[in-house]
Amino acid sequence: QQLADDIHQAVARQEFSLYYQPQVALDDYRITGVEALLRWNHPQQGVVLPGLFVPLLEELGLIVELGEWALEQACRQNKAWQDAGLPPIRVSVNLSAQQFYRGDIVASVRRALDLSGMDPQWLELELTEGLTLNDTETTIEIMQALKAMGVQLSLDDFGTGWSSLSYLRRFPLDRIKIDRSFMAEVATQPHAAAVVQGIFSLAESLGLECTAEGVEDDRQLAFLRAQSCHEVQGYLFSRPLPAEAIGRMIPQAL
Ligand code: G
Ligand code: G
Ligand code: MN
Ligand code: NA
Repeated sequence: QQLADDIHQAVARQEFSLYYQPQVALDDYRITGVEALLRWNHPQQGVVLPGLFVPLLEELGLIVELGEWALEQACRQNKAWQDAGLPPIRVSVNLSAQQFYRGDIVASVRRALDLSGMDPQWLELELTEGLTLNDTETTIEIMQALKAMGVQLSLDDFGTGWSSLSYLRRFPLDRIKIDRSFMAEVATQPHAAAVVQGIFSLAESLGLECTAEGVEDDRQLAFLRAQSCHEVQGYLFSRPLPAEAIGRMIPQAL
């Protein structure tokens, strides 16, 4: 509850920052993208994770404002890496349903691209199935407007919802991100492995890229390397880190 009281001031005092977690290609372990993840540097409690405060921001209606800041900041950071001569990579930004429907997400994305000067091809927006609780036609229209700007769209936490397959067919997606709960079981439980295998081949036949999230050990990695998986993200390669640390990793293979 204290957090809820603090959060208005936190926005005003700019206590939020972005961390970035690398996504690496499975063929050469080079960084192809980073996911931007919000952190709250609370004056008393230290770093607070978004699982705690994103729901609060949503309740208070502050997620649209902070989400716009995150979009702009992520684009500016990625442009700064590119301007510093680093190999260009994607930056992925998470969007919540409120940003998608209450704010003008198309205008926010355009503004972030204009202000940063980053080429749209390097921005990816991560959407979750929560979005689809709303009117499907509206969702598709907004997604098409975003695609028309040249940005990429991914479906996050894939496999945790209940009607994912129909979205894959209807939404103009570039990528799915397989939820990390699958990775926890994939090396030990044949059924989990079979489901993930099925997701990969479905994605491939639909022309979608695939990222496996939550990769923590070599057994999971070995399993993924035997599949048609393109990219992985997880603690095995790197935790989410401040921009400065990520900048040093971008030129290397992890
Ligand atoms: O960073 P983890 O480190 O704890 O992130 C937890 C959750 O918070 C993720 O599911 C992610 O989607 C969400 N999240 C992180 N950053 C953002 C953000 O900038 N905007 C929104 N809407 N959600 C975010
Ligand atoms: O947006 P999304 O729900 O996918 O957010 C990614 C979340 O997953 C972040 O909270 C991030 O810190 C977390 N994460 C990233 N890699 C790993 C991992 O290898 N293991 C676990 N347990 N969590 C991870
Ligand atoms: Mn995500
Ligand atoms: Na996810």
